[in-house]
This record gives sequence, C-alpha cells and structure tokens, in this order.
Amino acid sequence: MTQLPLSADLIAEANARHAEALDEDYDALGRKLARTGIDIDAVLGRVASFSVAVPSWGAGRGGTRFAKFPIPGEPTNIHEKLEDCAVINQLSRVTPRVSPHFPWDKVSDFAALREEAAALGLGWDAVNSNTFQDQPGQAHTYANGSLSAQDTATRQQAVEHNIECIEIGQQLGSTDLTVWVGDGTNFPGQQDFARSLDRYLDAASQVYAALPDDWRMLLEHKMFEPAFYSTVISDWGSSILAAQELGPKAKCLVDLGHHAPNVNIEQIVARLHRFGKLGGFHFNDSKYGDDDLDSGSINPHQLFLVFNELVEAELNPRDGFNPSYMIDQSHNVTDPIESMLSSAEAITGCFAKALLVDRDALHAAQESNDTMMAFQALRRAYSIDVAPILAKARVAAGGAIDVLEAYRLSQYRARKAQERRAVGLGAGIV
Ligand code: AFD
Ligand code: MN
Ligand code: MN
Repeated sequence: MTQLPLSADLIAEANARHAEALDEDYDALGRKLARTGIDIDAVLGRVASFSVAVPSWGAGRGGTRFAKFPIPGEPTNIHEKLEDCAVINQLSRVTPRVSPHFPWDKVSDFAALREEAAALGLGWDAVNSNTFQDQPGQAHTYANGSLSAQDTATRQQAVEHNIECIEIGQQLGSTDLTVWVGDGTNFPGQQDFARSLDRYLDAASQVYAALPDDWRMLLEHKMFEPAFYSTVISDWGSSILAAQELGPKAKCLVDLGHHAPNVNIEQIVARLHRFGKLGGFHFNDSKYGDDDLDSGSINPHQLFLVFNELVEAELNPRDGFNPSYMIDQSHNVTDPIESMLSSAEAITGCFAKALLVDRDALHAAQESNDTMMAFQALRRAYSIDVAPILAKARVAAGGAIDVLEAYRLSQYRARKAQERRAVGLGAGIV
C-alpha cells in the first residue's frame, strides 16, 4: 500500500484551477505540431515513459568548500531523504528512483529500507560507493588515494567497500554500481601517471569480478577536484579505456560538470555511444567547473543537444544501449525539493524537444551539406515551448500541473521544520 507524503486532494484542487488553460495550450500546441506532421499524443506517450533518478544526497542542502547553510526541515537521514524524494516524485511523476550513497545511507536492514521506499512509490537506482573521504574508525586512510593508492591494504579496503555496495544494492534491487574516486594528485611528480592507472585498473577489475551478471559498473570521470593537478580517471578518454579494459559490463558515466570549460559534451555522448560504452548521466549545470548548479539553469541549449544525441543514439542502438539518467546537483541556496522539481522539468523538457526534431529534414540537410537548414532543424525544435506536454503527462499520472505552486501550497517544508531535528553547520561538497 503506497502512502504518499502530500495530500492528493491538495494537488487535485490546485490542478483544477489550471486545467482549462492547460487544455487550451495543449490543443494549440497539438495543432501547431500537426502542421509539421507530428502527433502530439505520441510525443506525450514518450514523455510519460521518461524518468530520471534523484540522488539521496541531493535532498539535503549542499555546501561549498567554505560553508553550508542548512534550512529548517532539511532531512537528517535516509528515511527523511526518501520522504523528500517521494514528494518530488509525487508532484513531478518523473523521478521514481533514488540513487543511494554508502556509507552515508547505511542502515541495519536494507530489506526494510526497500519496502519503505516502495511504500513511498520509489525504487532504487545505481548505488554509489564513497572512497573519497575517511569514515570514523576506518583502518586505512584515503588521503593518498583509494582504488589507485600505493598502499595495498588501502586498495583492498576500497575494493571491499565497492563489493559491499554491490551486496547492498542487490538487497535494494539496484543493478548498477557507480564508481567515482577522488584519486589524483596536487603536484607534478607526486605520482607516476602510468603506475597509478595500473593500480586503479587492477583494483577496479576486482570490483568488476564481483558484479552479478545483470549488473553494470559505471565509471564516472572528473578532471579535477579534490585533486587539482591530475586525477586518475580524468576524462572520457581515460574512462572509455578503463571500461574497455574491464569488460562489457563496465560503461562510462558522463557528469555534465566534470569536463574542461567549453568541452563539446554532446560529441562525447556520440563517441561513447559509437563504442557501446555510454552508461549514464549525472545531470547538472555549470558555469566555471563542477559547480553542480541546477540542470538547464546556465546552458539549457547544451542539455538539449545532449538529448538530441541520445535520441539519435536510440535510432541507431548499439549493444546494450540503456543509459541511466540521474540528477547530481548541490543545492546551496535553494530548497532542494524545489531545485529538483525544477531540474526534472528542465531535463524532461529537453528530452521532449529532442523528440520534436524533424530527423528526416536534419539528415537530408546533413547529407546535402546544407548547414543552415541542418541547424534550423535543431533550432525549430529547441524553440518550441513543450511545457503543456510535460504538464499533461504529470496530470495523467497524478502529479501537479504547476509543481512549485503545489509544493508551496502544501507547506511541506514548514511541517518538516517542526518534526525534524536541525542539521549541523559545517562545510562540505556533497
Ligand atoms: C562528485 C561526483 C559524484 C560523487 C559526488 C559525491 O559528481 O557523482 O558521487 O560528487 O558527493 O563530484
Ligand atoms: Mn556526479
Ligand atoms: Mn560532481
């Protein structure tokens, strides 16, 4: 029996006030799309089956290296985080899975946690290991690396932690392990580039060997931070080489914020797909680096171009093409629920726009070297306001037409501020 956190009546009442306007907008958009041969109901069907996972750690207020500013009613443990994730899904109907991070989300009974999530209408996405910080009582420090550490016992500890994450994930019903390591250097000469990668590959292959048959290992690259001179899996090149060496169950995960400024991420998507190694995404946005800003808040066009490649990839599938989508953001100055509601809408919107691209016109223009018309095929789709399609999909599934309005009407955060204990101050990128 599912028990969702918000009142269905409150959502229905708020929707009733917008229903007529939505119908008008949807019908008008339907007529406009029909003129170019697009059936809006078919697009609606595709949008209705789209989903993106949310990270458990995104439910709390993030921080920078300098400070964290908690808000009243912030979640303090995985149970409260799940409840907040259920709010996001109840309103958006597009975020039905949560991606947990260990040991942050560790509990004594994972079977019970799985049921708790199911009762909130939630399933589980990729499990994330954490070998980028030390835990109290940990035998070997990760200060000098984890899977690539010089010290054999440290590497072994990191391998065992990843294997434990797989075992937890099996209890939750996950089928992906995402591995991001903070391993790297701050000084030229600090480590040998080749030998540190050798150590990483050797340790990662031990984790790979523990993967159940239907599992994938998603390698997340990142060019800097916490290491500022070099990182072991710095870019998509290192990532795909490692994934190829590990085997077919190893794939590459693209976090939009983990590249050098101005890198052509949509081309990376196409390249990884070409070699059957596109495993998934962490959606966020950035202006300067791994800023973890809200998806589509800085460069929505790039997000659209990424989805354009994903729709192309779908038309030309390679073996095992099934990328996992997740939001990975740090909400430093907003209510995390509001940020993820807004981000889920931005992400779904870019997917919808990518579906509207006239592929025949695009391909014909490409083949005849008609640069302007090729660009216009993309631009026409990007310019369409798809909001009525997204809202229709939400309403049909029991969600809200205006997600932020319904959330604010619910007074959810104020109620939680009464119930939950305050979280501590402090700094930390999460
Ligand atoms: C990192 C990565 C990654 C990781 C997270 C930890 O994006 O996904 O799990 O932050 O906080 O930058
Ligand atoms: Mn990430
Ligand atoms: Mn990141």
